[in-house]
Amino acid sequence: TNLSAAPQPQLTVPQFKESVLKHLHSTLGTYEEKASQQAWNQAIAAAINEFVYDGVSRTRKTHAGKGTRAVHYLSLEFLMGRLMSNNLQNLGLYEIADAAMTDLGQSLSDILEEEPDMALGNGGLGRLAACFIDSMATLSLPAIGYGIHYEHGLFRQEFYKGRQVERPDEWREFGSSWEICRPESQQTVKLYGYVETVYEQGQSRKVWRPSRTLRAIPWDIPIVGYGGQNVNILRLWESRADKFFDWDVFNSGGYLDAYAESVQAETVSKVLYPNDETEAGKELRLIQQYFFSAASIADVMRRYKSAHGNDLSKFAELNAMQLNDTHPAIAIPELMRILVDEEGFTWHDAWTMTRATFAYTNHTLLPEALERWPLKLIEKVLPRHMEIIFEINSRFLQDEVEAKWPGDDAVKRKLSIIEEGSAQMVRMGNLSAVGSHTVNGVAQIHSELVKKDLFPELNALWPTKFTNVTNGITPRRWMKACNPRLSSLIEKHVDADWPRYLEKLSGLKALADDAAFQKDYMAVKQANKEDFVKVIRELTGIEVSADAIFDVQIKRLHEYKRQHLNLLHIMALYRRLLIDPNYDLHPRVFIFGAKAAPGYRLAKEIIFAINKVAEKINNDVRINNKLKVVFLPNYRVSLAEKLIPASDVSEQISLAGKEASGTGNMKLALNGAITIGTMDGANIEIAEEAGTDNVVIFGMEVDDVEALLAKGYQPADYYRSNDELKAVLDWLDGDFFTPGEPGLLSEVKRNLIESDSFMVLADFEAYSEAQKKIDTLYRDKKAWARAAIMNTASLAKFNSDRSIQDYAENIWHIKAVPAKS
Ligand code: DL6
Repeated sequence: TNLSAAPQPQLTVPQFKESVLKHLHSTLGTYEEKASQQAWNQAIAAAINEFVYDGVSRTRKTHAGKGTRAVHYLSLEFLMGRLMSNNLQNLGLYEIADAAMTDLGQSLSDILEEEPDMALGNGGLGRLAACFIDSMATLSLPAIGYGIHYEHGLFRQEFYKGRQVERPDEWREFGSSWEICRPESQQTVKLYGYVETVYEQGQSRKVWRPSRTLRAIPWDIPIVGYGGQNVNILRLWESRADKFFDWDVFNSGGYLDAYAESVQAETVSKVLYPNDETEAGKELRLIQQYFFSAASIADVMRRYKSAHGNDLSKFAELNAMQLNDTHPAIAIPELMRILVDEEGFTWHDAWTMTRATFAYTNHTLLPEALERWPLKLIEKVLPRHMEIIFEINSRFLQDEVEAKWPGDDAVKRKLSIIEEGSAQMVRMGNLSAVGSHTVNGVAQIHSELVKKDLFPELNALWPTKFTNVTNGITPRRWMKACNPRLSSLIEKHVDADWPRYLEKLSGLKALADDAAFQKDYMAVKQANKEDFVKVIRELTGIEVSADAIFDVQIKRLHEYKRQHLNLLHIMALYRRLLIDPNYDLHPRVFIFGAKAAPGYRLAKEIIFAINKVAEKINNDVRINNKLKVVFLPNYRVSLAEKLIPASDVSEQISLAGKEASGTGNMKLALNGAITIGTMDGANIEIAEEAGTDNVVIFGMEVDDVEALLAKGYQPADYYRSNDELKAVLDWLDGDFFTPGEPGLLSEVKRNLIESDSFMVLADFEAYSEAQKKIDTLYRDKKAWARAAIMNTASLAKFNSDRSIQDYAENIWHIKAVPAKS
């Protein structure tokens, strides 16, 4: 669709006011004088939903019965954040609502704070899915997101004496304003049992006799596209018992036992596994994966049959399914099971259709994140699926691998979906690649490494199967909604439809050297920083100055992301200031936001170390406030929305080759932060787009890392040969940062000197030099402003609309179907 301008509001301020009051009175049962902030929030949501639900119906009607191909985005995670401000923006109602609430004596921005984040994801992969469904709706693509309706999303993080403590997330303790339950579309999902061979008319067929049944209840979250024309659906499945209550058990006196089945069934959608980049390996996790995959496929089948009847011959033509990493890979044997066992297709035809349906996105190369399930576990939970996986594997090895590499058992062992060993394992990556027509990585370098290092033989076998789709972010949430000051400045200079056509921001390049524009642009940054100073104070009690450089590292805590490299450099700066109080440093505030997986010990030690170092530095009067360190608790989408507009420096310092793409790097750069980063993931493409003068790149590249590994990496050599590095590492051993308790931080040091799997010490010196460049650049106000503006002006490539357009054209082969008004 071609939206020529910003979305046009369909209401006036008095009308919106009237609608909110109507809902306050008749939906919420309260009145102005008594209403809590939460009630106001719900009343506004109800007023918005009048448009949203209308959009849902219009979009559904437009798609119903149409012979157009649709995409189904299967993801175990959708890290949505809050929806109200985004929905208001996308409907063009934000200013109207703001004015209406002011008239009512309320503050819209305070009321927005009432909304809990929908944190149904861990990090990058889940947030990407959320940006993608925004773009699919904006582009009017027939698309539906499928996931799990977790009762508890990602844990809430608190710090106790500097250590991370996890608390349960309660995002829908009192319900959620945005979801619609659709009991009429519930599905059943079967588990366990055995497989029987049944002989009929001289033929045998396999019949799965499951022993457990779950009900899958869909909750639909409307996804409002920018401009409000199309409203798609994110369908999240909740698990319930087939039999809620067992009367026989109840009547024989087992009052509590009568609920047992229901309790057990509900655990399936109870909680999101909090691991990012590590496989969980638990039976419940496998059941979660199968539960939502099976319910989603059944839902797609139901919709297909109601539109086209029982002739499934067009199923693959009309349905694309995208696997967001391998988490939904079990959908591949599930579709095969339905087609072969239930619909009577030959294996060959079923396989052709299955492969034409699925595509798979890989999001990580870290070996610990590549999912492998014990064969015995799949056999127990999904006996028929295990048989189907065996069959897929043996045909693949015999027909395709043998044809290409006759008699080569080594290559067969490597490509087999089943890994041999003391316990046989099912490799979900191999299953996904074999069962999909296309496999993509998420940034150019990552996609190359997927071909070269992860699946070299599969790439040789099917050279056109592997491709790249560089990630993106939605500019609606990550600029228009979160940075209103910069958005209105931009709107004075470029067309109002820039949130849709981000390339329009390139018009700002001509203003990069314009003194007046630079002044306005930096005034926006300063005002955003002043706002954030208050947030820091509220959350941590720490006082910082908005005149300092705000240097920001926000992402999951992981060794490969190297928050501890940042820490070592902070310690080095602190030491320089202690040695020489006149050490010339522009005041800097280092800001961290990161959750560690609860079982990831070293990540938690790094959080502790940062907090302890922060405590010492922040209270040391000798350094004259030149350095502050802030670790924000409970980093999440809504906090990112406040921090990103206030950031000066974006830390993207992963070891080259380890960060598949990154998307925080895009959000920060779009909002005018200067990247200090390695040649990794999308950093490389950001540098290409923004210009290498406008980012600070440092450290080893992928080839250097490989060469150093081949030579034999000895972290202790770096420790010994760099006095400053040695001094800061040794500092961790004493009690300087943990008074009276020496050695509390030693684990971080020990790990770095003895193993340092992500080569922190090897990159320390280069990082430290790069940080000096940042310091120098910042002092040159004009040069800094220019670089920041060039970043904002050059990031069109990272609009998630572009990513989705790539998927739509090259992988899904689907076209826009704008909903009728
Ligand atoms: O593709 C989204 C995002 C990338 O930007 C990050 O670089 C990558 O680390 C992240 N991967 C995960 C791993 N999950 N799994 N599997 O979140 O994906």
